[in-house]
Amino acid sequence: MHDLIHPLRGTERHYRTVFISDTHLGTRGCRTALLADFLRRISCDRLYLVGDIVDGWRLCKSWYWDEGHDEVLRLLIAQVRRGTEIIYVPGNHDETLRGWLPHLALAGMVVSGFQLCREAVHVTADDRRLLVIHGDEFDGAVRYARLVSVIGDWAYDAAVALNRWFNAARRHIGLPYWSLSGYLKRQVKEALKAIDRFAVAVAGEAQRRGFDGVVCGHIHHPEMRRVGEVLYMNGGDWVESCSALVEHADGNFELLDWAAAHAYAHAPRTAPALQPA
Ligand SMILES: [Mn+2]
Repeated sequence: MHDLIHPLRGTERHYRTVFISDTHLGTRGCRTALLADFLRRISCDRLYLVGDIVDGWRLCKSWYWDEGHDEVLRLLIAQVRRGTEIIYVPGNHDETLRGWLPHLALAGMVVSGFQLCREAVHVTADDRRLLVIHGDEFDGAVRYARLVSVIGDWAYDAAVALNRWFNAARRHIGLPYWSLSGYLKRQVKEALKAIDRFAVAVAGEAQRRGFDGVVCGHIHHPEMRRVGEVLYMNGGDWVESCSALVEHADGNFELLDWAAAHAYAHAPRTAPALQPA
C-alpha cells in the first residue's frame, strides 16, 4: 500500500546557514510550537539570530513565558551543543543586549556558545559578502510596514462585506457614504510602499558599504529580491509568517514558509490510498 510522502516527518534537513529573526520570545505572540518544530527538524553549520529574539526584557509587566518558550531555548542550546555556531545580532526589542556588547567584547563576546555582535558579516559558500543587521536603524522608512501583515487578503474581503453593513448604518443616521474597504486598501498600499522604502534603505546601506547583499528582519515581512545592485533578504518572523532564510551548501538561498510546510506535513489524510489496478 502506498502512503503519502511527508516531507518533514522524520527527516532532518541540513543547511550551511540558517537565519531567523523576530521570534519575540517572552510574548504570547511567539509561535513556539512551530518554532520548536523547525529547530528540531533542521541542522546547520551556522545559525544567525537576527534580532528581536527575546522580547520585553525591560517590560516585565507584559513578560510571558511558558513551556513552549523553555523548549525553544532548550533547542537553541542543543544546537550549540551539536556544534552549531550561533551568532546573535540584537534588535530593538532585545536592545538590552546591545548595552552588554562592550563588556562582552572584552570577554571574547561568546556566552554559552552564543556570539553577540551589533552587526555581522556573512560570507556565503560562493564568496559573496552579506551584511547581517536587524534593520530597526531604518525605522524612519517604515511607519506603515506592519499594517500589511495586519490587513491581509482575508481581512480585506471581510472589510468589503462589512462595508455594506457599515454604510447602511451610516445612511440610517444620515451620514454620507464612506468606503471602509477603500480606506483599508489605501492603508495596505501605504504599507507596501513602506516595505519597499525599508528594503531600498537597507539595501542602499549595504551597497554603499560594498556588500553583495543584506540579511535583515524587523518588519515581519519575508522577502528575497534584488534591490539596486544588492540582494535584499528578509527572513520574516515567528509571530505571523513563521519563516526562515536558509543557505544551501552551494551558496543558494531559500525562504522557508514553515507554517505552510507544517500544515502540509500534518494535513489529515482523508484521501484513500490508491491501489494498483
Ligand atoms: Mn525589530
